[in-house]
Amino acid sequence: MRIDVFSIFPQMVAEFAAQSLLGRAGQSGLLDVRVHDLREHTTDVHRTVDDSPFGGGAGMVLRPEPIFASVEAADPPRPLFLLGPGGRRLDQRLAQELAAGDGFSLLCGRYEGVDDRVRTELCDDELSIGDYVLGGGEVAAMVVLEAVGRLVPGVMGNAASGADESFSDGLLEYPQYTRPAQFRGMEVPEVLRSGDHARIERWRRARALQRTIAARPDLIEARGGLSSVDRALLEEFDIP
Ligand code: JF5
Repeated sequence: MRIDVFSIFPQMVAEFAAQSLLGRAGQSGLLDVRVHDLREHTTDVHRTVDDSPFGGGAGMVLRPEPIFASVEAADPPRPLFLLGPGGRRLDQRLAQELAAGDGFSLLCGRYEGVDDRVRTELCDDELSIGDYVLGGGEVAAMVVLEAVGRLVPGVMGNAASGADESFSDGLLEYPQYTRPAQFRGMEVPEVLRSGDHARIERWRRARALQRTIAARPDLIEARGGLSSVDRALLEEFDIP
């Protein structure tokens, strides 16, 4: 899979890609992340990437020429997404869709915006990581890289990485514990030390349901409510 990122702070994204799990995937040849510096496609001595907005107003707008030139020179994998709060929201389903393909590209916006011809004529779509405004798209690009990269088959060192058990069935994780079994009077649930693996599996499912009902009822709603199997599990472990 190839992912190209276009940015005026390329070292930020490149450093992240090299240091994270994406770096190991890169060494194995599974993931080819290419970061492009928009300043390399400026033509003036000051390497200017922005200019004041037509019509007036505060702030600066990213100029179209370096962005078109950079994208045309790289001939990146499509779709090319503009990162910004106006886009389709990234969620686990979209991350899985992107991880199942051959690649895609990300353009990081900055300042008060990007010349709109970039959005309408160069980019294929827009992508948001949530309803808040960042100073630039770089952090959003890193979120997309991490969410997608860890789903690429083989990246986590096992073939099942793409299944991503926790979120793919729409529930929060069950609680995890490690040694010691007793810590400051707090005990690890007995069932986890019982060796009864079928019961452990049912207990985990029940606790995942309990947590999701309490913290994210919207996720339960999205799965179409509780099934009769779900209700039986909650009852088995005395979860109201
Ligand atoms: C950006 C103009 C892009 O702020 C974001 C963002 C928020 N959610 N997802 C992405 O991107 C940077 C800021 C201003 C365009």
